[in-house]
Amino acid sequence: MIITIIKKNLLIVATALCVANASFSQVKKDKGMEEMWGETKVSVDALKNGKAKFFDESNFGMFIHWGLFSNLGGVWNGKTYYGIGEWIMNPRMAGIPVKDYKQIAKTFNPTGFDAKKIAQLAKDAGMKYIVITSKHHEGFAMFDSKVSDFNIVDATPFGRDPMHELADACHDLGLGFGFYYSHNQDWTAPGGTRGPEVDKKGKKTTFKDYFYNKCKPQVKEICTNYGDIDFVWFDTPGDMPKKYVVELADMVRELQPKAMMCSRVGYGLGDYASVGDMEVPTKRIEGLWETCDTNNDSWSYAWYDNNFKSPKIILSRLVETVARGGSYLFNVGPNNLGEIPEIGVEFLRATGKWLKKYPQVVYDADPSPWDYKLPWGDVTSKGNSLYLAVSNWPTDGKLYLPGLETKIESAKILNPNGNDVTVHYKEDKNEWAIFDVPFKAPDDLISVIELKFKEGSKIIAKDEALGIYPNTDTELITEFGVVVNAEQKNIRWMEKFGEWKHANQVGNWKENGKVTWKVNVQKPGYYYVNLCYAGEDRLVWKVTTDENALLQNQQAATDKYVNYTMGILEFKKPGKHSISVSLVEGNKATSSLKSIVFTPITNY
Ligand code: H79
Repeated sequence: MIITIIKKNLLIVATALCVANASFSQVKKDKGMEEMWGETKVSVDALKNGKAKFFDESNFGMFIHWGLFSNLGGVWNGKTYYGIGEWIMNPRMAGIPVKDYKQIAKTFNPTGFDAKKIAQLAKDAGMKYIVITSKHHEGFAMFDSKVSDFNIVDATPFGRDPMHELADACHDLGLGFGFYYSHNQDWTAPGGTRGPEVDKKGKKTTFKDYFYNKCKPQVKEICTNYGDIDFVWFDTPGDMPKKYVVELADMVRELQPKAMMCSRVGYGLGDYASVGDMEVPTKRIEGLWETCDTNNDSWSYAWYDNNFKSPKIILSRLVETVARGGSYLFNVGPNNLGEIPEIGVEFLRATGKWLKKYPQVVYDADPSPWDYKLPWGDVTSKGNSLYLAVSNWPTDGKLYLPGLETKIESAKILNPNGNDVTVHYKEDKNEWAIFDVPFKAPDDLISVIELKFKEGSKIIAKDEALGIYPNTDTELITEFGVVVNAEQKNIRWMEKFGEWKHANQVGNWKENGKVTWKVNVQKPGYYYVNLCYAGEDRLVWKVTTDENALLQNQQAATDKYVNYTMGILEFKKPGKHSISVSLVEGNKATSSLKSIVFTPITNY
C-alpha cells in the first residue's frame, strides 16, 4: 500500500497495491535512538478513524514529571546529584537501594498540590492537553492502585489520588489528558527491567512476572478509572519482548479507543512518532510526530536546576517544532510539595499571552515551506498565508527571505492591539524577497509578519540553495550539504547525566573528504567564516567557493563543539554559488564538523 499523508488536513491517498505491514509511514531516525526510545513508525489508522485530529491540531501540550524522586529534588543523603532528577536512584547517580528508596514515600506529603491550578496554568499557557507520569521507572504509582501498594494513596501521608484530581480538572477546563507509564523499566518491582531479580521471598522473577503482576493490571487501572483519556505515553521499550507490547497496546486500544499512543510503546505500534528527548529536529519530518522538551534541564524537580527556558525560548522552540511539522510537549516538574517552581509558572503565563495574540501561528498550523529554520526565526503556514515568526528582529530595517517561488500578494505585521501594518517589499531576480520593516521589533517576544498568497496557490520555497544573509549570521548545518568521502550522521551525547544534546555532523573523514553546500548570496562582499567542530589537537580546514575563493587555516580543537574563525571569504557576485569545506590536516577519524557560519562584514 502506498500512502501519502498530508499532515494537517488528514488527507490519505492510498493505492490498491496491498503489501502486508506497509500501513506505516516511516519517520527518519538514527538506529541508536530506536534502541532507546522505540521504533518510530507511524500508523495511519489513527488518522483514518480521526482520533488523531485533536493531537494534530493542538501542537502544544504540557508534560509533567512528578513522582517520589520529586521529594528528593536531586539530593540523597545530603549530597546533590546533577542530571535528570528522576534517575537519581540509578547506580550512575546516587545508586539508592530499593528498600531505602521505598522509604521515601513515608515523607512524601505534597500538600501544595492543586490540580485546578496546574490545569489552569496549562490552559493559560496555551497548552491543549496534559500528560503526567502515572508511574516512572522508579515504579511508584502516583495513583490509587490496587495492584501494588507502592502508590501515593497507600504509601504516603498524603493519601490522596492526585491523578484523579488532575484528570477531573483537565476535563472541567476542556483540556485533553493522558498518562505517561513506564512499561518496560521498573526499578523496584521484581522482574521489571533494571529492577530486582527476586521477589520478597527470594524467588527468582522474570519480566513476565512483572508484566502480569504489575504492568498490565496497572495500565488497566489508568485506562479504566480516570474517564476518557487522550494519551497513553509509554517510554523506553528497550528490548521488551514484542508479544507483551502487542498485548498492552491491544488492551489500551480496547479500553481507550480514542487515546493516542506514542511510538515509545515499541515495535512501531504507536499512533504517532516521538523523536529524541529534548530534540527539536533540524529538518522537516513527515507524518504525525511530537518532541518532548523540558522547562529547565531536568525532567523532574531538582533544587539547583534554575536554567529555565524564557518565554522567548519556549515560543521559538514551539514554533520551530510546528514549522518542522510536529507537536511540542513541554515539561514541568512539580516539587516535593506538588508545586511547579514559580519562575516556570511565570514564563508559561507569558508564553500563553503571546499565543493568545497570535494563535494562528501555532494551532492547526502547517509546516514551513522551508525544510529548516531561518536565521531570523521560523515560518508556519495555513491556507494561503505564511506566518514569519521573527525572533531575531533585524536592526537595519530589512528582513530577507530566500528562495520563495510563489508570488506574494501582500505582507503585513500582525498587530493584535491595533491595526496591522502593511509591509512594503520587493522580489529580486535572485529569488529573494526583501521586506522594509521598522527598526524596532513590533513585539517584545516574537513579531509576526503574515504573507498572503493567491487563494488556492501552493506555497513553494526552493531550498536547493540556502540563503546567505547580508544582515545576520547564517549558519549552514552539515545536514543540508552534500558529503563525499566522509560520513554524515546524527549523533547525540550527554553533557550532564541524561541531558541529551543532538547534532548532525560529518566525521570519519577520508582522503578528499568534502562537504559542499549550494548557497544563494544576497549581497556580494566580505564575510567572516567560522567553522563549528570538535576534534583533537589542531586541525587545518580548507574552505573554497565556485569563484575560486580559498581560505585555509589552522585552529585548535577540543572534544566539545566550538566555533573557530577561519578568516575572511569574499563572494564576488550575488546569486547561486557553491561552497565546500574539507579537512586538510589533523586526525581524520576524530574530527567532526557541525556547521559553517557566515558573518557579513559591513560599514567599512
Ligand atoms: O522521562 C524522561 C526520561 O527519564 C526518560 N524519557 C524522558 C521523557 C528516559 N528514560 N530513559 N531515557 C530517557 C534514556 C536515557 C538513558 C540514559 Fe542512561 C540514562 C542515559 C544516561 C542515563 C541508561 C543509563 C543508559 C545509559 C545509562
